Amino acid sequence: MRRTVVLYNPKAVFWTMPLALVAVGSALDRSKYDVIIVDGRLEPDPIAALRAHIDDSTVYLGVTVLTGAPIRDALHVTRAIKEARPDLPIVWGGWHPSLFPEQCLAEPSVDAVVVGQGEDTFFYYKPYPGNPIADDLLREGYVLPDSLEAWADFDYVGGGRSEWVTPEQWQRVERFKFYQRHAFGHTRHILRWPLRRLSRWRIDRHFYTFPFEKTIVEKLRSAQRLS
Ligand code: B12
Repeated sequence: MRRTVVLYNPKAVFWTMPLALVAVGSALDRSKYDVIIVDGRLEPDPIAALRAHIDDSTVYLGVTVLTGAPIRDALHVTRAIKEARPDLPIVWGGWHPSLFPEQCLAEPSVDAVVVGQGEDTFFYYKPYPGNPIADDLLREGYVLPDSLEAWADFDYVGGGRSEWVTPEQWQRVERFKFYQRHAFGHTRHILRWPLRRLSRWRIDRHFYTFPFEKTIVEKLRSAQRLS
């Protein structure tokens, strides 16, 4: 089933393109998501327009909020949609929630707040649900988190504590992270070229056993900076 993400641009006194929503909407995978932008400045009845677009395929409603007059309309619309669809997550993003995230989260109809630029956050939120990896895992019997709070705590790797990843897989990921940073990071040490070449060789072949150069590097530099 294709899913939709509905984005709302509140009423404002300015008539520019809703660039923030165009930016975050463009970050979503168009083969899986239809992105609908409802512009409160153009709709005679924005709540009716939103309700017409929101159905069972809607994953969440995103609202962009600038400080000032747009907050009033953002609040009004958010509350009305929450009342009509209590199960639909409503996410606020933009300059105002980025500056005052706690204040915005204190509003009961706002489920989540995105701080800063939204593309990456949407990118990471996007896989759930609908991403092929998540679908494969579901088929294999893994249980996906069922609330936004649980997703916020969710981590595939989980520092080795997650039931999703075996201790061996976790160790492999950790080694990959170490060598990846070492192979592509910047260091001025005299040994950097031979060690870098070795690290790249390991990454190319997924060969992380006998990690003697890891020991050398950790002895030369503080472990904190390298892993
Ligand atoms: C273009 C612009 C304008 C334009 C258009 C504004 C508009 N409403 O579209 C005009 C000239 C009209 C304007 C007017 C004003 N502006 Co102005 N403007 C800008 C400017 C230069 C760029 C904004 C932009 O389009 N960026 C590009 C888009 C892609 O980025 P973005 O909006 O930041 O969105 C990203 C994130 O915020 C986040 N995001 C945003 N919304 C959402 C929603 C969701 C769901 C998610 C997940 C993420 C998300 O993801 C986006 C992509 O990365 C910014 C400064 C800046 N460098 O950003 C100031 C800025 C936004 N403006 C500001 C101000 C103060 C004003 C005015 C009040 C000025 C005045 N005194 O009249 C007015 C009123 C605006 C209003 N309330 O409607 C402040 C906002 C401060 C605040 N606390 O909100 C800024 C930050 C400038 C500043 N440093 O003071 N502005």
